Amino acid sequence: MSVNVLEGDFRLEKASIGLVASRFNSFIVQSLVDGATDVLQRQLGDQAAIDLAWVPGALEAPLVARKMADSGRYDAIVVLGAVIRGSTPHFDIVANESAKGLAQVSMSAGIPVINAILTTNTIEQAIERAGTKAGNKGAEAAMGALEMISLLARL
Ligand code: INI
Repeated sequence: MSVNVLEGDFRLEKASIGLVASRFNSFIVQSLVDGATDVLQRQLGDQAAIDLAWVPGALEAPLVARKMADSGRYDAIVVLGAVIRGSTPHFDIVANESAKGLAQVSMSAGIPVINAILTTNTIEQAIERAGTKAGNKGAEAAMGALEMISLLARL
């Protein structure tokens, strides 16, 4: 039996990436944006074309991701945000609806839409994932986008 293994790598010649970032909790989200752009620039240099769209909050991200995807100008979209639990059920609505919306955009548009909207119980947990002890989820999401672009080109 032979197995034809299909996988992506990070050796793209160029890529056009749409970033969507939410202003809500922007103290955290700016670090995610910095992590993502740092990876894309160091990986692709001048061959990275990056557009960054700011939305008010995570709930608005799916629509903007959808418009970007429909434009046909992007190989992948990376969505950066932070939903931090408060004392009301609003957290669950924002976290669930934004994730659902982004998954729908990815499936209907047929391009990777990487969800890097942090959902945490505390601000500390968000900080840990935005460039401190648990890494930078924006940087990880950018790597994920490049890997998916590469994989999709081989399918
Ligand atoms: N938006 C976020 O991005 N993060 C949050 O933690 C958050 N909370 O907790 O309320 C949040 N709410 C705003 C929401 O995304 C919309 O912008 C707003 O409801 C207007 O539609």
